[in-house]
Amino acid sequence: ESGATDADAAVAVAHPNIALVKYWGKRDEALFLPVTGSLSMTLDIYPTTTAVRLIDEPADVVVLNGRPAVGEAYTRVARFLDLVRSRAHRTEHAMVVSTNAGPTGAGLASSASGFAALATAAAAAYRLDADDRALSRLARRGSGSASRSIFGGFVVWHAGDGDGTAGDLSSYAEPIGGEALDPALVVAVVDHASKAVSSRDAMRRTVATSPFYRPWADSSEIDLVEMQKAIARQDLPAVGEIAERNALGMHASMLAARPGIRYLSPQSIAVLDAVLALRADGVAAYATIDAGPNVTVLCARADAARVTAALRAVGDFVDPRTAHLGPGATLVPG
Ligand code: 2P0
Repeated sequence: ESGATDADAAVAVAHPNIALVKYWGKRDEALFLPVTGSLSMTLDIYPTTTAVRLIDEPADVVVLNGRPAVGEAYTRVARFLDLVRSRAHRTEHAMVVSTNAGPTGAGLASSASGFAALATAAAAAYRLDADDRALSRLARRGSGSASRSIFGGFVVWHAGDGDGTAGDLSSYAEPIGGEALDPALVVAVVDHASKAVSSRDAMRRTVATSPFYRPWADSSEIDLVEMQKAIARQDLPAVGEIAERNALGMHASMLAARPGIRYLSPQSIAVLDAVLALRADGVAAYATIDAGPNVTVLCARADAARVTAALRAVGDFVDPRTAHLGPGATLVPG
């Protein structure tokens, strides 16, 4: 036997998510408590598959996309396993083998699918008694956005109340329904390279130095309420408008950090222009951008082919992929 049913070994799959109301800024760095709540769509493309097996070795072994992880990438995984071990009252080290089908570190939420899959597989391998809410809180400690990838469909990650244990217990993600909206997300990959400034460092600098951070966070709380209403009434133009303004506001807040942080490239701007042109032509298409140059375009399923053609026409550098609502993290039966 092998896989999830095996003693001390498990394999999990998780998908990335794209936030329509962004997470940008922590109120507690150690516990990964966010300043604001956020809302995302889990995707059905670019899965991460992660195997965790307990080993009789003096240290954890981590293999990411076929290569031994070193430096910060290794430390993040080993620290996360320390947390799982302390909760499970176990001491064994683990071998972690993770493969990511999408571009890693290019602002396409690879850390979200990565830590959602790792939390799910590690909890099973170490026999940690954790329901989905506990897994979401656990995944949050690896990467904030990973808390949302535990669940499929539209997901809200609650900022939670207070600090310390109260904050930790109340800051989790949960699905909110609304699948009837069933939009397409055309992911316009313009650059596969890893970003120069990590989102972790960028959000820290934005919170600490940007005069526009607090206004964005305040407006984002309003966006979160409005977004949930728009999803509930299946109002795609409203969902798109809120998502676009929230993302542009997040980028404005980081552009105003000291020194400023700019993830948008000339290619990103060209795609944003194409989205405006689509809207001028009557197509309900709306852009969102994470901590990287790639632009994601929200539209109706029926318009995805037209949006894809318009993005391809921007230039050969645009490589669009279409995603829909995808599933939450799952264990792979052994
Ligand atoms: C999001 N992003 O809501 C936002 C929008 C990027 C832009 O969550 O420090 O990798 O590990 O909690 O989750 C990316 O930040 O940061 C992110 P950490 P994470 O999707």
